[in-house]
Amino acid sequence: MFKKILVANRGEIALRVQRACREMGIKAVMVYSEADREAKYVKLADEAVCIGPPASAQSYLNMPAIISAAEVTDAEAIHPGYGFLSENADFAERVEKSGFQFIGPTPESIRLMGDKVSAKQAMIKAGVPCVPGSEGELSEDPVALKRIAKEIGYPVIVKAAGGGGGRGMRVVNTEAALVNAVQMTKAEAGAAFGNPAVYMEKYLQNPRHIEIQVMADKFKNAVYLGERDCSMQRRHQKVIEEAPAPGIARRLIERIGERCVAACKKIGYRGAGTFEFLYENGEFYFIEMNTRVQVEHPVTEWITGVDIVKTQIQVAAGEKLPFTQRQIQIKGHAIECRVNAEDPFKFTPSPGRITTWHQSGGPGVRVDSHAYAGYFVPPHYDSMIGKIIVHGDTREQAIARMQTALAETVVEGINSNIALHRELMADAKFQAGGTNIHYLEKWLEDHQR
Ligand code: MV4
Repeated sequence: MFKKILVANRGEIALRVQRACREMGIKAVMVYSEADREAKYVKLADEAVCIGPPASAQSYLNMPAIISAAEVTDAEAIHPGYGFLSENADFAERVEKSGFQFIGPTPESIRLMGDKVSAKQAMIKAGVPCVPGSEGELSEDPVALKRIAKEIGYPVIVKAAGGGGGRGMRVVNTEAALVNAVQMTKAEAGAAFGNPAVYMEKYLQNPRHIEIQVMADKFKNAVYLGERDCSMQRRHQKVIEEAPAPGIARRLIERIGERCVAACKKIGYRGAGTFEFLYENGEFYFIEMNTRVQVEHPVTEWITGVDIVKTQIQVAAGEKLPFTQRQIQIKGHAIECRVNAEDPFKFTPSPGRITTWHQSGGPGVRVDSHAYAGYFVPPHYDSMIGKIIVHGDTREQAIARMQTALAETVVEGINSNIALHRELMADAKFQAGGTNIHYLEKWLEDHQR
């Protein structure tokens, strides 16, 4: 096992990885930007290295600075967390070329999944069901485009191969709008991702976002850890996640989970990964794979009893997966509310000094946050300052526990979205379960203030 790991991230996930290291008897080196110098998880670290000014481009995205920090502290491995460099294949490659272990999949796997066209082709080959669409990249030939779209059936969606997470896509309702839409998406994709390649899919109008968590080791063992329902989102930012997904039959999850496991084995996947699906009318359609630990991993940890971050470290160190599929039993229900420093209904960011921070506890409550009274939320990064996760025997109990947790939570000095979460937990349609990806945005329109 590693003796020392460098954590190439910030905020709650940096603290989460630090905690896993402590539990495993591994020293954690934290890197920080000048804006995060005062953060408590930095002060409490075994070692900490400043990697640059507040701007991410000069700190948390600064590959030479991070690799130098690993060199001077004698770390053996680098955990990238989520966001920043976590899905950057070139970074993973540079980490390994510099003699460190990247805690994540191989650069080849990251690259394969980073290109959404090659990812989809690999999944089709591995037997994972995908959204009907173009076979690979689109040409610019208007006749060919119209033929493909007609075959798929309108509405269609044009997506950038280099996009993902909702960036670089356009819905097309009619043949008249098609050619221009493809040209526009290509131009935007070229500018934004340095790759103008686009592909086409049938546009699913009212799907749910269901994702499957997998873990794999370098010996081609792979296990799925159930699903998460991440349909409660606004502008491609998840707001509430839960597991299991309400109302989806276990045998359907098992069937899709087994497909994901087979795909992992086929591509030689290693580490934690997430297969993202759209779910509509009882069918799963693969859209993307995330090759990192995700924000919402705690709900899966709670229903399975698996420590995902610890397992990431174990398999990166070359150990075998410490559990088999048969040992994974889903227990109870977990819900996560993301706590953001923002106006709860207008969503304007609200950085600044937190004056009061009172977090909940009690049975079935977990709070993953680096925040505290006196903490200054820097304006340079994502507004998420923590996550409240609850578990119950049933979904009803989990909701009741989340309502209690939200009632106890006090955040002052900045705005937070706790008030939004309180209203959503009391919403009848959320309580009924199974809302689709458009529900929250429509709810917000109906509850404008
Ligand atoms: C889609 C879709 C409907 N049909 N693909 C948005 C994020 C990116 N991961 C893929 N996305 C979508 N792809 C087809 N063929 C609808 C979305 C989508 C969405 C997906 C998941 C969660 C929230 C979403 C919000 C708007 C659109």
